Amino acid sequence: MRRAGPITRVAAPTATVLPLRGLITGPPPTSHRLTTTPTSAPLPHPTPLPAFKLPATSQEGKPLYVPGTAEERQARHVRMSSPLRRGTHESWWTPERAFFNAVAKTIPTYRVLDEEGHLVRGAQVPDVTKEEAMAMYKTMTLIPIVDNVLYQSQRQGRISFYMQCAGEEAAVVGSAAAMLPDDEFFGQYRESAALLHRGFPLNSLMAQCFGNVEDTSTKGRQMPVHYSAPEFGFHTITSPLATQMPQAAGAAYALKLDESRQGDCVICYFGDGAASEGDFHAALGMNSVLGGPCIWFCRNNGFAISTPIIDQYAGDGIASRGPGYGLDTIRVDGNDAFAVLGAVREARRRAVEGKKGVLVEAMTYRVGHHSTSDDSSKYRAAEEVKEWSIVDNPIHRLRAFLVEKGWWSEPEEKAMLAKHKADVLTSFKRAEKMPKPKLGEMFNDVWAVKRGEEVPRVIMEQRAELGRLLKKYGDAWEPWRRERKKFVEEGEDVIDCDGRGT
Ligand SMILES: Cc1ncc(C[n+]2csc(CCOP(=O)(O)OP(=O)(O)O)c2C)c(N)n1
Ligand SMILES: [Mg+2]
Repeated sequence: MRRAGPITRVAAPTATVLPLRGLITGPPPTSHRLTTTPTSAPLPHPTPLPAFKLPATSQEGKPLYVPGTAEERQARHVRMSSPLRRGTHESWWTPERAFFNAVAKTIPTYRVLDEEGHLVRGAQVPDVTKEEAMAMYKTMTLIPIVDNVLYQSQRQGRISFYMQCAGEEAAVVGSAAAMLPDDEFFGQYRESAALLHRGFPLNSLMAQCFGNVEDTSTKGRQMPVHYSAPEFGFHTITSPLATQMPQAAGAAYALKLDESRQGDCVICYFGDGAASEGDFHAALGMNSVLGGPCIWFCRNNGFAISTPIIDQYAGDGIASRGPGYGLDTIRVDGNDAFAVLGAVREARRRAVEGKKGVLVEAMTYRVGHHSTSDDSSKYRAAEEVKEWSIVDNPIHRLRAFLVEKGWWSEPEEKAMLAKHKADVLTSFKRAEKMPKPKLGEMFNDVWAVKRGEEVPRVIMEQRAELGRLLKKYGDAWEPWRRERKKFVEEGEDVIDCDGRGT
């Protein structure tokens, strides 16, 4: 029996990569109308077999099974073979039984700065002003402070749940920085830095995490990190994985159809794990056929909770799936803020001009635990995490560049971090002190009701039932007495109500 030897890694073959601007991507879907005139003549049923008569013979003496004159055959050839077969792009007949598993031999990973923050040979820093670069750096350094405060507060039982961005700051902020104010964002849940970068105030972020009276995102009815901010084009985060993807495909299609929104674009974030959901395929399928400007931004961070990518998929990352859906695709170093910025800007240009989807796979690493419900030391070595945060730290990489450029110094850094910390703590303390919205809010907005219409009976009954219970036990039972005090009006809005809602 052959004994398994150590795995030897061979050098990757030289990449056969089409130039970025020259990718063959097929036509953007502009019309779904038939180009031929349908005939109303019914088809014979069942379809008859071809007659078994002696074949005609060509001039070269070969038998001809396909009927018709030379002209008819030529016309048919043109109709049927352009492209070779309907449903494919460029193709050719080959006598070789050649299976393939990738469109290019290898998929390269675009990078501008190396781990040290030095410009990679041949690379160009995307067009950024000092202000733009500093704005990115500011958000990238703010988010770890927000995350630390809220993560620790969950540990102390002050909020119920939290998810950190740690390690993915460049991927999230670099992509957000490439988008424009009127664009539409669909997040998965780890992209609060994108929302902050768009100007979402810290007070609003804290309000959502505490579910207090200022929580305009979800009025205290959702778990922390489920932000919603229509004023920043940020659609509501939903817990079920990948549900944002068909929504994004729909939004992109809507943009395509809306004359007043030409030039706007959707960006949809999703994880390597979410890409295993049926919704991923439904969304990309829909977007590839119907069109609509959409950047599919995959944060490939190596894990889906405790499932490493090696157990998640067998293909070449997520990027290999783009061509399968006819999408221009790029893989980018997700820890390189400038590479992400450059890749997403170009993706946006392609998406808007072609009114179609573009896939960006950002290779990064989830440094934090999956969420406050997770302990990643159970399934990965602490050394591995440390190595990533030291050797390939997205914040250090950008900072090194800024310092080299003469745009940033240590005293400036110190002052900025102190300000971040003070802002975050002020906002945190303010949010914690605020009451929760009226208790009755939990029955509002759960059903779309037009003006003049009544909410369904079942909702009114539930509201009235809570009112009756509060009346009976609200003062008598200590846990309820304590809990009621946290809400605006202390539950009085529900007591004695007829269940109609506000
Ligand atoms: C439909 C569905 N299945 C399972 C879950 C539980 N779940 C929450 S996050 C997650 C992992 C997602 O991983 P990935 O998409 O890679 O995102 P990451 O957390 O790495 O950012 C799972 C399985 C869920 N929320 N929804
Ligand atoms: Mg992941």
